[in-house]
Amino acid sequence: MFLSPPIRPLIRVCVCFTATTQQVSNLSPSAHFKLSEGMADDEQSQLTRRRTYNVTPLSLFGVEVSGIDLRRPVERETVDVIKEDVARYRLMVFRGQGVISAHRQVEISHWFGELDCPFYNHPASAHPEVFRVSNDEHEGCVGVGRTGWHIDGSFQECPYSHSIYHIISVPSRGDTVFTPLHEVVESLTDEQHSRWDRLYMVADRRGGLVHPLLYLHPVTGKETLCFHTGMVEAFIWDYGSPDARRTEPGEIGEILSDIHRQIVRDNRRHVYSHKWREGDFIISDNLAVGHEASLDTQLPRSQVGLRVMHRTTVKGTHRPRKTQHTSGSSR
Ligand SMILES: O=C(O)CCC(=O)C(=O)O
Ligand SMILES: [Fe+2]
Repeated sequence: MFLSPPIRPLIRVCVCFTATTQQVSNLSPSAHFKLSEGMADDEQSQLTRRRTYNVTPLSLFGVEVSGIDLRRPVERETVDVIKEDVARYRLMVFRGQGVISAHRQVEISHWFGELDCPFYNHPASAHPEVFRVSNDEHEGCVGVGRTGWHIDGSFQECPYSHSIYHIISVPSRGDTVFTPLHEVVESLTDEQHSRWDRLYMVADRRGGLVHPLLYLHPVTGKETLCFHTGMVEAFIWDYGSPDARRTEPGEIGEILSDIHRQIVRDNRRHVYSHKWREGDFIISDNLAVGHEASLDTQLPRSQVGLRVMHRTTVKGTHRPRKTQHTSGSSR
């Protein structure tokens, strides 16, 4: 998969990682995946040689990264490896990064593409491209990510490709919870899968864009979800076919609860709850990972201390589609 540069862009769009949820679910939570998942041995050793930092698996999916200081300039080759690792592991938690300035966070985010400016930004935000989230309305936007499980930018024609989070002030409580979307899809029964496959989400803003709920990730080709359980106007069954039908108001709630239940089922086996530590910096593949701010993120500053997070989002380049994107560069 990690071939010499001239052919890499073409190959990348059809990369497929091979581990199935079956393999994943038979393992204990701490062994949910191997770092070499889906890699041939020579590919694995080549990547290990090129990697100048350490990765260790998190409990469910994603990796914890050490041995790199993102505040300092990062070699082009290492940037490439980080981009490949984000595509492979979906969530990279860089520990011990101190405080990364808003300007530097924007620079790092640009490794992945153009950024989207938040359409409302808080006066305390240190950069127009940095969305400042807080539990204190004087410090940042409150209530962010609390309307339900989602990906960022589901209402855009091309949802954001990456979301990048850096904690600036860590409260004693206030996790962000993440879920690996491919595994959620794989946990559906055949009957549920056929139902979800017929559903298209109508966003509640930007002219009510319509996206398939189930589609193929533009880079990995794995089935994933385009969704927001709190920002949906309706669903359309069989959109684009002569039998297309818009949901009745009562049906929308049922579908959203179904999505929510699927994510948290089996005692939240598909949920990774991230406890923020000082210096944490997370890069996530927003198309492969759902997330939500836990209830505790809204606890008052007087009780848990100040919570401030800087978030940047990278503009998407692909409209969610049911068939694999086959040409052009993936990002
Ligand atoms: O505050 C959090 O933990 C996450 C909020 C969120 O959903 C976001 O910033 O996209
Ligand atoms: Fe979010």
